[in-house]
Amino acid sequence: MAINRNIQTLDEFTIQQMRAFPQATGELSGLLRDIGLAAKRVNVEVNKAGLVDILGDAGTMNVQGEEVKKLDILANNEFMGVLQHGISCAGIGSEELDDIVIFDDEVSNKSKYICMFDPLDGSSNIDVNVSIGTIFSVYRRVSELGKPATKEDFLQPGNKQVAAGYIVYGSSTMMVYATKRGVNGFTLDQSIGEFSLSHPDMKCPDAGKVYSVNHGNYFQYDQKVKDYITACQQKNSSNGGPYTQRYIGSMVSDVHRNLIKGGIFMYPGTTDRPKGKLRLLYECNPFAFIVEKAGGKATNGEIRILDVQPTELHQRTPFFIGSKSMMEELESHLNP
Ligand code: AHM
Repeated sequence: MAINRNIQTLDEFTIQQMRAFPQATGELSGLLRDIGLAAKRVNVEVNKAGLVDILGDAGTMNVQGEEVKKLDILANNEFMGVLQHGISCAGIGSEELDDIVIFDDEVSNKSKYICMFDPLDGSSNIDVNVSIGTIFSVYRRVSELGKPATKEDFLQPGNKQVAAGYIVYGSSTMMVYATKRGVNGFTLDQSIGEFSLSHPDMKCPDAGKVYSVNHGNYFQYDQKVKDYITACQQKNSSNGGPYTQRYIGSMVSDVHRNLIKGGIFMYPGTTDRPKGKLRLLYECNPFAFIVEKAGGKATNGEIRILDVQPTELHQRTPFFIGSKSMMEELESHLNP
């Protein structure tokens, strides 16, 4: 079989991108390659789920009071380990850890970037073989280079992200990442063990047919959100409705589908949880950055997610994200 040499691997692509900027130091490319390596290792473990004893709960709760799964811990250690041993990251924040971890050594203190990640999003789906994912975002430090990173480096608004991405461990495993230059998707080619560029320059369709929301919470939503959901279900020639409802309960998969096919994903506040469930820093900001770079929009129902100034590492926020025209229709209900 002929090998298609036109398909670039993740490493080839990031190096190519770097060449376009003679002043680039290669730190960001190195960091993305490190993340790709951790993703391949986690992918191997996710694929073994069921065969070895990594299913189920680890018997502990995370800082949010949620059950921690064994694979959550494994994924967290892989991403943290690879970034700590690399030379491009001064510290990390993880959804699984109470506090940030600063890599206080000579090389790391000189690194320009810090990284935040949700090592395994949708982990309640692990035990039932539904797609799960990893989400990450990269910020340039605001603290002084040469010294250890500080909390201020992590509490920057999402509009300061340098790069963000996700890995979906699905029917095939994909890594998608965005920088200011656009969004590109790489599918893991198992035969060579490399992520290979399969979705260059991804764009989110301006409109779509899918809305994703947890209908079980319907009676706890604000009336304006309920009205929008009703509009999604009505026959409406101006917006192409009724829409189809799809909710995997694994945000990486739900938003990945909507990014490719068009659609809207919502996790609104409820009467029980006015701030919703999703975390601003580990889940919402990276996806908002990716989807905006692909032409879509993301808000907390009031303002652009990327403009929210974080005050806490683990803060939650209501979240609405998707195709531009669908988001504008939503906004006309939320802020008439
Ligand atoms: P998790 O990381 O604890 O699994 O929680 C995050 C997930 C998201 O991927 C998903 O969109 C959401 O929780 C689903 O929550 P719910 O079951 O309340 O609809």
